[in-house]
Amino acid sequence: MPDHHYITTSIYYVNDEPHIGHAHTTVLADVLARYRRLQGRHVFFLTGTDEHGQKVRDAAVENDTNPKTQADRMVVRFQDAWNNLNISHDDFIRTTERRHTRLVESILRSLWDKGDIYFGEYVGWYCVPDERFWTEKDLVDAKCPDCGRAVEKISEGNYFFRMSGYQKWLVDHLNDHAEFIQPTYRRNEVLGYLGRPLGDLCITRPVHRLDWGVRLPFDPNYVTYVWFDALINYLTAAGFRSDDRAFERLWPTATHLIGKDILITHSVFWLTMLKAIGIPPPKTIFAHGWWNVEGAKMSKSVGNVAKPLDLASVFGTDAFRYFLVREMAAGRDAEFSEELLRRRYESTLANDLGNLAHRLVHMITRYCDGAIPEGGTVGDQETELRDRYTQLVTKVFENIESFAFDEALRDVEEVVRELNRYVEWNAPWARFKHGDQEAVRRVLYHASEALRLVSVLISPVMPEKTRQLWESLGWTPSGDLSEELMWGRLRPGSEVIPGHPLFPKN
Ligand code: ME8
Repeated sequence: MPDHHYITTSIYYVNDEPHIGHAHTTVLADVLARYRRLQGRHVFFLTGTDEHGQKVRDAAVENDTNPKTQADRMVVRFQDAWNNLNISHDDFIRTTERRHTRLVESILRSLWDKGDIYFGEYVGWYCVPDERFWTEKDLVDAKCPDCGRAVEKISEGNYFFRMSGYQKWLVDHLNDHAEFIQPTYRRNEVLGYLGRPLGDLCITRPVHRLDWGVRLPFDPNYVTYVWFDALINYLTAAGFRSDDRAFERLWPTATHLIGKDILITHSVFWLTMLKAIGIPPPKTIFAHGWWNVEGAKMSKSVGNVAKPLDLASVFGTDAFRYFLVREMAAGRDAEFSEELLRRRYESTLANDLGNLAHRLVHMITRYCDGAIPEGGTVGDQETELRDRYTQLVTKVFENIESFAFDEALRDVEEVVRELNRYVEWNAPWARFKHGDQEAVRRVLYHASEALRLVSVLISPVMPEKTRQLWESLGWTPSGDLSEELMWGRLRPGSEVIPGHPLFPKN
């Protein structure tokens, strides 16, 4: 039986267009999925949209439409964005789909029957002009955090999930599974949050205040709180209560990729919900850091929300993907600017990688009649190159498994620079002039083979550019790419195809 892997992204609100933050989570998940497929594993990769709740309702009002139309319009923007970014998801879930709302209802019903949901009094602060409820900690100087006006204390009946009952179990689980939250230092944030008594979670809104959500199956006067609804998407798509065999196969392998902003909802709300439902925790939660755009935290009001599509079309999808993966150290925040993207494009991609590929194909065309030469006798340098490469494969996969995507690419870059030095030092152009054809062939074969292997290793990040590179080397991969990670697959005699640089400079 193949080794299964279930990979998910957070699902994004359809109140606005996709931006670089959404693109980051989705590209990381895609890269992880592709690395696992490269190792011959079977992956089920899920992304989607979060379509209920106050934010989407408010956006619909602002756009003078209804929430469903708002969602239908915006979901296309997300799907187009992922298409343009070459995302290889296996499923795209919308929380308004019947397959999902049915499961939310079914779970609410079981938790209600079990006594894990109860009716109680919710006390909060209401902003009358904004028609919004705030909790005590949302308030800014005891005023509405949105409009700054006075708020009224209001209490209303709502349904609660008995989250507090699972606090001890959750703390024990986190203590016993040091690797569960990645990067591991983030676990302390969650344990810190759990240092205080955990309240119960208010999981409804009365329909007279918000009518855009999943209705409670046992009380039609209430809709489900958007987070309680949204988190369940991970179960819907895995086949919970609809395809038991798929669910059993997938769930134990579930890896949730999210931004650090929603770590508490995923580790506290979600794990206690799962425990109440009777499902074991997912395998891993990876929380990545935050993109700051030119120093400022990205927000609509600052007007600096970078649109992934715009930049991907300027620099090319693969270069944009490379930048997103390379520039953020696991879990840390990163700075985004067009200038940084340009620099990465010009130095790493155009100069180091693209130029090497271009030169090799060009030299093979000139000095070897356009066909990959025989490698001939292997010298110390070639043995070293091969050893370096073997170590690199192991390191890259180790880094990917521990979500150190940036380090994986940094190691690859180092090998590409060494490869450039190998070519430079051996100077095939000079050897050709002196008639040392054997050396020319040896160097060009080994450099091309190393470049091919390096490109297989980065193909999950840049699937299109690497495919172009293989074409120019006259190489067609077999169906099983994991086989192609072996040294020596580049066949002498294959015709190279000289063409345009992979990363043209504008
Ligand atoms: O929170 N830097 O949706 P959302 C990095 N629907 N990542 C960022 C980012 C930034 N500046 N801004 C957003 C929601 N993200 C809920 C999630 S999941 C069951 C429900 C990414 O549209 C990051 O993944 O606000 C973050 O977690 C997600 O977008 C939030 O997107």
